Amino acid sequence: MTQIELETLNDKFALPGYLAFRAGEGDLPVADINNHHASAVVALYGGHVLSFQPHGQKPVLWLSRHSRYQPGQPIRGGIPVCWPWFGPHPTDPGLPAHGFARILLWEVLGGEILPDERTRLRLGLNDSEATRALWPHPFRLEILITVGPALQVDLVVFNPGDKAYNCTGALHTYFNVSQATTIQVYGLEDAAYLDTVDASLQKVQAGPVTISGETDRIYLNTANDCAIEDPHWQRRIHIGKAGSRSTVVWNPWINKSKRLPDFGDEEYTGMVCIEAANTANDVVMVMPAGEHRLSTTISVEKLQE
Ligand code: TA6
Repeated sequence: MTQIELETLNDKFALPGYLAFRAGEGDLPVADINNHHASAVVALYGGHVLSFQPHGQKPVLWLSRHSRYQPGQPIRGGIPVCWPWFGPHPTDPGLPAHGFARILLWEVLGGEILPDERTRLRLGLNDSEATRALWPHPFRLEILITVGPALQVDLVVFNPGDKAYNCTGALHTYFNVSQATTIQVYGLEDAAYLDTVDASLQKVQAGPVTISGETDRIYLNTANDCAIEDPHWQRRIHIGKAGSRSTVVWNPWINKSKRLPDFGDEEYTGMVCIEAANTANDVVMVMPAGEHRLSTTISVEKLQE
């Protein structure tokens, strides 16, 4: 994005002291959001929240030091927007994994200051010749990113066409943790899940989720909120969700990290993904003139010493 385009964005949408636009890594345009609660950075490329940091807390989202910031490549970390399909395309492996929303430039629709200084940025992505070549449906996507004591991300898909269609997706959130092997993830106890690293066998979660190897699980039929307890950093990350009945938990561990060019070999120790998803048997049908909202709400609580 040129300097003039950035200046135009700031002329139209900047909120002095709360919202401003600049060139980020890879010269990709980003929005800086600040208020008395927290700060956040959002890449317009991919509609991608890169960081969220409540004042006095460590960063809540994890971002790889090896991430690429170039058109056509997804950013590794933060909250990738996986849409209109989750994972590999169901029939055509040549199509981008996790859909195209995270590798396209979104437009700024607006910014506003809400009561108590919460700050909201709205981005949009509409169907185009390029998207229709990948997925033959009309859509209007909006992502609403609200920064306050919590971070709330709402992904709203609107179907302006005259035919219903199905889609899957996720807000594929990467969380920053002290040590993946010491955290516990609550909220999925007794839930059935597909174990993607074990022939997608269906299993049942016993107790909190812990990480001791490559972990890639799709929890089924659950609308539950989750929480990551991080004993070393003495904090609990609360992860609420709406519009989702599947939750994905992922840590690539050693070998998969080594196979990923944008993931440092040792970085797996400092992250876990807990994703508000619509995948597996949780497929979304969007009716003509209908919409679907997928949301995740993230906040941090200090644990007592
Ligand atoms: O988080 C679940 C998952 O589908 C994993 O299987 C892994 O592929 C991960 O997403 C990351 O996918 P990406 O295309 O971003 O490398």
